[in-house]
Amino acid sequence: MAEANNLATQNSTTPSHSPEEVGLSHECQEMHASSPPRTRVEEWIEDPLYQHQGFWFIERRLEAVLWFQSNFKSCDRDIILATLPKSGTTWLKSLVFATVNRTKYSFSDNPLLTANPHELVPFFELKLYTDNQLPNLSNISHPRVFATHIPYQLLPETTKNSNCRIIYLCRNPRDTFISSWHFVNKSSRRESLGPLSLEEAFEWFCNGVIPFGPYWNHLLGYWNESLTRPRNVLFLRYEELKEDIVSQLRRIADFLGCPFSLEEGRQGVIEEIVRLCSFESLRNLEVNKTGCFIPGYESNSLFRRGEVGDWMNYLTPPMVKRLDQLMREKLSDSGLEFDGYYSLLPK
Ligand code: PAP
Repeated sequence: MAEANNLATQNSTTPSHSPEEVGLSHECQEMHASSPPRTRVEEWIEDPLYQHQGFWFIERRLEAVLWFQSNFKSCDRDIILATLPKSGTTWLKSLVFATVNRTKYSFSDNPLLTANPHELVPFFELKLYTDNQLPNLSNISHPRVFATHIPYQLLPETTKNSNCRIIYLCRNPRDTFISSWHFVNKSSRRESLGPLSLEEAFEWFCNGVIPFGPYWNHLLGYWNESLTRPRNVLFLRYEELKEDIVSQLRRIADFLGCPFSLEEGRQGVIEEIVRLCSFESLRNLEVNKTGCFIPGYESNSLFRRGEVGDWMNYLTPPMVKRLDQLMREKLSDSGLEFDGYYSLLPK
């Protein structure tokens, strides 16, 4: 993280505030005080980022992360969907929700038609543990489906030691970066700061300073675990979902222990789920056109283009070269690479 720290120091243009000033609870302040020094950086998005256990967190979300880490108890049947922001979280949530609940709801009265996928599959750190040290999870039916952007390395030990299933969805770094940059600039909180330039955002990304990042360490945590415990951690790629969603949805159902039956295959259940969760279908629902899915972020900002390769419209050749070189360095020896995943042409 040395490079991130350097950049953070150089870019800390506004004075640092104490945890009290940013409104963290007493308990959270104590945790702050007892943890190693963190670097605070400004301006990536609307809020400062804090480094915590080697990863970057939005300051006002840190409390929820700490409460989740200390208090969440996994059940063996739990399903956890993990992503870096802008990797296809909304899509994955809707696919898994529809798959797991396929005998409970018909396609005409599916909750996905009237609720944003983020409402149906709550984030630990952006919803359940926000302002709530001990959320009541007892009324959630099993299998419980949760989501998180928190890196594998920081999940609670009870989760790592349980038999729960984790699905990780990654997206190639070029498109993830471009999607994040657009998203940040659409946030209402960014209005007072003015738009974040592509060049500046790129600098932050390459230095690992993004919410829940660095990008590469986030991927590596889940990737390595998927190799060690393939029955518990499934590693998926956005690009593979785009290329053949039917096969990938079968893979998801198999992994979750609820494979599609021959009869379901004949009835076209898989295709119905794919259709319900498609970009076009979700984007055109009234519930996803209006309102905010979290304060400051409009639901429609979750459905921008939904393609592979939009980076081609923004990144310069030197940027591409630098990012590729960086990925090769950071992911070397891991077996994880992206060559071949960038060039799928937008469909
Ligand atoms: P989050 O992590 O903040 O919840 P997330 O859903 O991962 O956001 O990111 C949104 C991206 O997924 C957008 O990508 P884009 O900016 O490149 O367009 C969005 O378009 C894409 N997306 C959302 N829903 C779908 C879908 N059903 N199918 C494919 N892509 C989708």
